[in-house]
Amino acid sequence: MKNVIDSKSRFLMIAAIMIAILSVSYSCTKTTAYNAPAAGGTGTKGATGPGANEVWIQGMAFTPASITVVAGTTIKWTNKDAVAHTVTSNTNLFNSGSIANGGVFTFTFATAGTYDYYCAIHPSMTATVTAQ
Ligand SMILES: [Cu+2]
Repeated sequence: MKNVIDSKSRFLMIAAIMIAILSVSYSCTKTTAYNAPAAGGTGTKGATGPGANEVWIQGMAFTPASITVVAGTTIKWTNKDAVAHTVTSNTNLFNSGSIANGGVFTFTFATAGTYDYYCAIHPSMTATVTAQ
């Protein structure tokens, strides 16, 4: 009789441990998923969008598609997409080459002007930097 009770207790203990492990791994997964977007969100708007002087490449588009900065400003592009993109100047002033997911490209717009650029992999992706 004692053995039966012991094995029932052991079963309950193992079940409790399994539930505890599952809870911990679930909360870890949830924490990682929650923190992941914040990692790229170094700008003033945090994880919700690109910060000042920052462009996100997300959902097959440059966001913002049009950005205006003071001449001399360095703009930072971050690829938030799973697929690779490029930041390629229409006039070959700058060309990032292939940027993988999570990759970053920066370019300093020393001279005032309007700079159109596109993604060489997906040429329908176009955007503009205006330096003034
Ligand atoms: Cu692209």
